[in-house]
Amino acid sequence: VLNTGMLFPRESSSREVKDLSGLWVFRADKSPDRNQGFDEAWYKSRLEQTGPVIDMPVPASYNDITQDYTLRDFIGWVWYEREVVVPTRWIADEGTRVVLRVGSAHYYSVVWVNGVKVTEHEGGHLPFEAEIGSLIRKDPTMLCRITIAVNNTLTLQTLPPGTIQHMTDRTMYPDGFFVQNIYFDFFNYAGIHRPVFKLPNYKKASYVSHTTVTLVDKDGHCVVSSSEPSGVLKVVDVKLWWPYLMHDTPGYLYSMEVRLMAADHRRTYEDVYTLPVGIRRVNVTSTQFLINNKPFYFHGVNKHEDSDIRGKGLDWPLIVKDFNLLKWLGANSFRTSHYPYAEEILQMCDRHGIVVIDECPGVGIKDIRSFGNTSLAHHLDVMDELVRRDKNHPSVVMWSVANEPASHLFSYRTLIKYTKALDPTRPVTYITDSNYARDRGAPYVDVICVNSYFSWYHDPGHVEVIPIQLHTQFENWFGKYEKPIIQSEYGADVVSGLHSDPPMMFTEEYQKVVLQNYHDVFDQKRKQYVIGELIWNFADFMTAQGVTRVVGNKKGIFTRQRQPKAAAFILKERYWRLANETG
Ligand code: BDP
Repeated sequence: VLNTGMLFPRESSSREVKDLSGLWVFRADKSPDRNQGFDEAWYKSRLEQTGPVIDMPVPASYNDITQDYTLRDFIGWVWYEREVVVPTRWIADEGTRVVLRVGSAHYYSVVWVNGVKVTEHEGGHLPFEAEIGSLIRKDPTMLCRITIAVNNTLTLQTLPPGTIQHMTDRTMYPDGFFVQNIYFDFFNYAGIHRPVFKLPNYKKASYVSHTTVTLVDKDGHCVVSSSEPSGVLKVVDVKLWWPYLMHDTPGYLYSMEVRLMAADHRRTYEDVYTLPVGIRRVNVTSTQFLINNKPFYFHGVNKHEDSDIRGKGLDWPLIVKDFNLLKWLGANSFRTSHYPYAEEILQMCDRHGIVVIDECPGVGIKDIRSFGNTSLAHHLDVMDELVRRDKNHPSVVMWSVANEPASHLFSYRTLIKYTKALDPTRPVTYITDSNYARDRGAPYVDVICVNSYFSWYHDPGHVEVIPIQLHTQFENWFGKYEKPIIQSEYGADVVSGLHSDPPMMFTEEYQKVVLQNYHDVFDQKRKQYVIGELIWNFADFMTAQGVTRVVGNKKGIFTRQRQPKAAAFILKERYWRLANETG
């Protein structure tokens, strides 16, 4: 469990964590080729010595922090820098590892310490780290200047993919004009999105003399313990992890404490790391999703990491507010549409018993060129990183390898099989908006997840088509595959405060009737093989500018400021009713 993942930074009797959140120094490289920073080696000295700098908060997207639209829409390298004081005790002992860990930075990052490159990482939603102790020790002043360059450019090989289009007609566009095309529906927020930590950490040992693994219950009692270097812990009278609403004590977590005695040529020392763990089982039959052998019905939401000013930056008040809203709604689950969310959020789900479908950033894969070997290899790497990061969360019950890929062109067989091999304990799916007859991936998934927008993108304004079209959708998929189905998206845009009766598109009344029509069909089918419904979306969110988006996507049942629209009350009543009927 512990030796292949990248552990979340936790303090213990042997470990310290220094949070580097706060103000960093910042500059966007607006040179025509966006490469001035590398040409002039900005990482070699303090950033303010090579040009003007501004304050930039971390964690946060940089896009909405200033009044400068060129920074909001910036594509290319931006540079962050922070100087940190290192306590002498961290580096006094040669054996101590000092690790720099970035929770996530979008999209491609290069990290230097005191001008020396320590790591680079591709991918915007997963953590990366580097050992920096020896570099700090080399500097007589014990200075630790951290420079992080982040590039948000998306290409056909990135995840999610995009393309850069240069407009060369000088009668139409200014010199150097280019656009970033994307094929997904959320703003390509960028920057250092999750906390950066520095940790003096487990020491480098020449040999490990002793390991103890102890499972401790909530009352602090040792339940089982082992000194074997590997093996299985058997728990008698187990207290299972349950989703909330299904059990009186949902989200039950044990603490798994690992103590390691290690020695180098000089002395022996102890390293301690404690991981919260939950014990539960997930199974899928042809008509049911079982948690601890009980049928589970997903009544939940799709979310985004998105809010005013901070964009995709991790924000504790927002996280806690969202959990309070989920509970107010009676939502028992969500999907991390369309990328892995912060580990801090999954930890909350573990504790609160909120069930998660964990999605990778495979969104907007529409172009056949994004199915090539390079792209697939990167997609496999991302699944690897994701499973390693999240496999110990009991709240995560299923992996989603993609959202709405061109699944009539490509089956994702390799990707799904690879993910199953990485984690044989969880079902795997991807989300389809394809037609059941043309889709090629459904034979390989455990659960069929379907998005549909009847009366919105199809037959706009005609809610009366929903019952027949939704019925047909379900019967077709189940008839062909005999697998359980989740309605993984449905919904309608509403500009909060717009009203009309009879209902018209974009009004609060229209979103209500769309939901009610969908719900009637869910109620017929959920007793058969429909195992869940996830509304699109929990809250309004920012998108690229376009003629179908009025300052963002408005399909939230809450506004971006987390205030309810009329449909939120429909859903609240329904979810609490479902909670009483199905858990
Ligand atoms: C779905 C996409 C989602 C969009 C939604 C919409 O999966 O990302 O935001 O449509 O258009 O197809 O609102």
